[in-house]
Amino acid sequence: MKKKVYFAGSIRGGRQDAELYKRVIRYIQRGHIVLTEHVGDLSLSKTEGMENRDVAIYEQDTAWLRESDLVIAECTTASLGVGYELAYAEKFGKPVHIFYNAARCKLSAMLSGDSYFSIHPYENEEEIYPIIDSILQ
Ligand code: 6K6
Repeated sequence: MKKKVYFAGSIRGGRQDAELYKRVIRYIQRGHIVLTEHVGDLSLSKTEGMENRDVAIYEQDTAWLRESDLVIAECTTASLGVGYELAYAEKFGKPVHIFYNAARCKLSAMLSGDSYFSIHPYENEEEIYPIIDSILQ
């Protein structure tokens, strides 16, 4: 059965991993629904959407979080918004899977210290995809 995946990745926290987000989103979309395809939109810069749409963004994203079956987050680039989304998902009992490149960053203790989260450190992108397969099977 197709699952609804909320993919979380940095936007205003910095777009240096946007191409990675896009590849992971495309991979998930081969068999499942990604509610947040815009996170991998390469035309979206960190200053885009600075106009006064933040209330609408918050309302839409929290509705999608509540609707989702699970959350997959790429946390190598730190993001306040992603951190908020992960805590929100925990509050609503959604399974949360956190990926980060251990060669490039040290994950916040507020994530690695929370046993609710399933945390997947990796060093090469190719390691991500079989883990996603097992999460979504
Ligand atoms: C304009 C066009 C497309 O997107 C925009 C405006 N920005 C956002 N739209 C939708 N979701 C957003 C936007 N900004 C942040 N988010 C949510 O927060 C995403 O679901 C990301 O997972 C997360 C990123 O937070 P920041 O703090 O890095 O921006």
